[in-house]
Amino acid sequence: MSEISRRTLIASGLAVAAGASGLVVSAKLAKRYGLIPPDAGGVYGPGETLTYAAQRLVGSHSMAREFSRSQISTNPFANEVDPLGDEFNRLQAAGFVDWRLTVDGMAARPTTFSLAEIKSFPVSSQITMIGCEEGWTYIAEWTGVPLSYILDRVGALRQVRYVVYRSIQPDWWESIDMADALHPQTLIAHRMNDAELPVPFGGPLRLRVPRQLGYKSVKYINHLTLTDNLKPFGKGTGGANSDGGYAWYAGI
Ligand SMILES: Nc1nc2c(c(=O)[nH]1)N[C@H]1C(S)=C(S)[C@@H](COP(=O)(O)O)O[C@H]1N2
Ligand SMILES: [Mo]
Repeated sequence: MSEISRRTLIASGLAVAAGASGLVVSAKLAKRYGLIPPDAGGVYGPGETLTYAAQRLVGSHSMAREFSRSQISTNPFANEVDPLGDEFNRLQAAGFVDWRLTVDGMAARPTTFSLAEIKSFPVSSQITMIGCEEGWTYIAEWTGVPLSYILDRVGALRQVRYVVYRSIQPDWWESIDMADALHPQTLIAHRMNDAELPVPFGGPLRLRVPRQLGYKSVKYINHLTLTDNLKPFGKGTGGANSDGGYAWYAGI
């Protein structure tokens, strides 16, 4: 069977199963075809599994919607963050010259980059919407280094399945699979609306993942780990938010 007709078949099978016999059947079907999010001991509900399976069947190259310049929000809402702490304040006072992004784990060349190095790499820009699970959204232009460029640069090993990204805020970390990590719209953003990324919006560095909800776009990132297993991190669900009961896969 050709790849396309196989996909069509699975996709319609999932849809029929979801409609006719309930989500549990479609979750079983998804599992059979390897379309389940990383397992965390059964905490993923069938609804999340179906979203993940449907997204991955549609293909990893589907793009988040991009907007025109005139649609950029004039008053973007920066979600309030907990106090950033002495270390952050010290780095900020020095203009972030000592900010570092460490990349380790399954890489041929684990590297710690300075902010200046990150800013010297090729950039990509996108005008996309960010949405919080609490209901508000805004549209902005983000500019930054595609995460795929960094993965290439450090020689990510073939076995890597997830990128875990951490923030200077110990309680803020998340992970994505390779479909999102290598996606052209996934950026290590350092500019917003044609200016340096402001601190309330995650400056100096923020991971921007426009195909997922806002909580996956972690601000103040300083550490990436390439791995094939999410279990050793936190409670093992793949992120601070999923450890707290939210969906690991927050595709939109
Ligand atoms: N480090 C860090 N990253 C974070 C958060 C945070 O509190 N700390 N909040 C998250 C949540 S819940 C959302 S919805 C978005 C909000 O993005 P914004 O501040 O640009 O509106 O950032 C996400 N990234
Ligand atoms: Mo959020």
